[in-house]
Amino acid sequence: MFDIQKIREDFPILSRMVYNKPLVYLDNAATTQKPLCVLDAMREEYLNVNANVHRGVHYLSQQATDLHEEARETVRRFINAPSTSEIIFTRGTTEGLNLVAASFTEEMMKEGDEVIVSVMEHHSNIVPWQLQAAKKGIAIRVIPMDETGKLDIKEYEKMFNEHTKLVSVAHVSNVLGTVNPVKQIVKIAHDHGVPAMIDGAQSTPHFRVDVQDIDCDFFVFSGHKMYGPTGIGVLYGKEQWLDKLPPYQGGGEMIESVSFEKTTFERLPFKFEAGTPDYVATHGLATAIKYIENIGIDNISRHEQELTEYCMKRLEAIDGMRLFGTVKGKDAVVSFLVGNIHHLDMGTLLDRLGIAVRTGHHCAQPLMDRLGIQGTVRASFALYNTKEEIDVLANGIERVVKMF
Ligand code: C6P
Repeated sequence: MFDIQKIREDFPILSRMVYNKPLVYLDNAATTQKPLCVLDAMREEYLNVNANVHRGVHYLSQQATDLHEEARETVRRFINAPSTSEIIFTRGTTEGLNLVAASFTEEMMKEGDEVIVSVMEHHSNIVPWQLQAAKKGIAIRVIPMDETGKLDIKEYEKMFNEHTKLVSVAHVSNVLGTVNPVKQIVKIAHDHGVPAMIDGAQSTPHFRVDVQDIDCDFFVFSGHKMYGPTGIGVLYGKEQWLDKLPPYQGGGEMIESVSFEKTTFERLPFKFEAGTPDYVATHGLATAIKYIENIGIDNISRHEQELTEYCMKRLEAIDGMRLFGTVKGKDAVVSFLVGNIHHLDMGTLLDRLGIAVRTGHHCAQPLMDRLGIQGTVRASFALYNTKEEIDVLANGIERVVKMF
């Protein structure tokens, strides 16, 4: 059962004070807090197991390798990927997006070819394509959205031509909370013979993701946004694509044999994992996934949906409130501005009340341009947040409004 008080005890940081006020942590889209079990698992591994993986014949190395490869299996199960050879460990969503942008462009794209992204992308799904555009002359096409923050699928369908080589869109917007219809987006891409990548940074922490059901060709996410450690993430890719793509980085782990004349590469997934992986973080991520599974991802979704709806209702009632992203069924993110109060002023004053929110462009400047604003204040939720905390936020905003 979903016992929120018990869950909060798993996260000691939630009971700390800031400025003599109880912390209200509502910056979960940036990063979530970590439960004790994740910290314990990582400490235990460093204390009693630590050794480099895939290399040693000795006991510790084998044990560390087992934990690392078990983590790969846990990730595979979590997103329902067909095979662990399709699970590549990265440093996070950003690295996964860069890997695909670099390797896919190198092998599959030529000058004049096009990648389709959406107007609500995070910079991590824009800048890697711009880097490739500068090198190879590829073009970036952008799916527009309406006022509520819903992508225009009719326009998207019209964007395909013989130059379209890949579609790459966010599953959930980190600013608007819009849950994009990724199954439909992928299907339309496939109907045009084009593969599709989904940025799952803001979906995997909040609801069940099944990469086979979505049928995406690539899917990326970060561990630190789902109660896992920083510096670890995942790229899922269909074997048929990963086999075709060249390695992203060269070094140890990713080779089969090396001579000065010729190098042959390891099989998947190791071909894309150069250097010593963060094997303690992979174990930490697997522990976080098991923590989520224990509570039940559907229970987490339900709880966070309730919080989001409650927050939208409470904030709507505040005079001068402008909410950005009002699509029904939106995910655990609420972005807003009130009257003429600058987002930074609002964020700073809320901070003084112990409320941690994010302010600014949220690494989505093209979306800010589309909205005609410079930034928002953003509250984002995790499984441990409560309605009482949202009351503290709403009352805090009202206090700030009165001050102005
Ligand atoms: N968004 C936020 O506060 P990394 O930094 O690699 O773990 O994730 C990048 C990223 C990619 N796509 C989306 C949709 C994201 O939301 C993020 C990270 C954080 O909104 C930090 S900017």
